[in-house]
Amino acid sequence: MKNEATLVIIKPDGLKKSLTGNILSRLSETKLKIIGARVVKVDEELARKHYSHLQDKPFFPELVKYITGQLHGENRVMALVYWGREAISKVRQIAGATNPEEADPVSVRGAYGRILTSGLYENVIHASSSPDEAEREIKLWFEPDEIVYDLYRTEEKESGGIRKRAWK
Ligand code: IDP
Ligand code: MG
Repeated sequence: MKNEATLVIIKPDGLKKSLTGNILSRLSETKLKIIGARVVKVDEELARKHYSHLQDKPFFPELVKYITGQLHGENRVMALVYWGREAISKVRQIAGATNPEEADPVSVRGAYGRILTSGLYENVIHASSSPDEAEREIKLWFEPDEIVYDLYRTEEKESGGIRKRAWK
């Protein structure tokens, strides 16, 4: 058993439905550690990068609208990094299956997700599904200094006379 990091995003519907506390409580059952947390205003560019693996899917435009908050009048999401043993599978278990109608009813997606008339799965949270995906996503959503542990390699960069750490 190996320590891993994973990215969780409470999507705009989760914030709109006031589920933040509830979701954090559910995730605390895992005994994993939160090592990073941010409330993020998601722009189109971040949305497209985050879901780049789905860009050819028919639901992609709707998915970008969803994560940027255009479906909920709520352009905030909460991004968290969890760390510990089997973090990826433990969090995916609590999140539930991608399709909220097929998800275990006691999972977050099973309890609070729904399918929109457009066909999009509005499923409350995102959770990374592999170590490579977690690394790509964590580097996209967080700067090195926004995470408490040194997860991945970094380098010093200078911009406007200020030196700062960046992902290598
Ligand atoms: P995951 O979130 O369970 O990892 P992905 O395949 O990475 O699933 O898809 C990202 C998001 O796109 C899902 O969480 C869901 O909101 C949406 N989605 C995925 N597949 C479908 C689909 O077949 N129909 C509608 N929406 C989908
Ligand atoms: Mg995924």
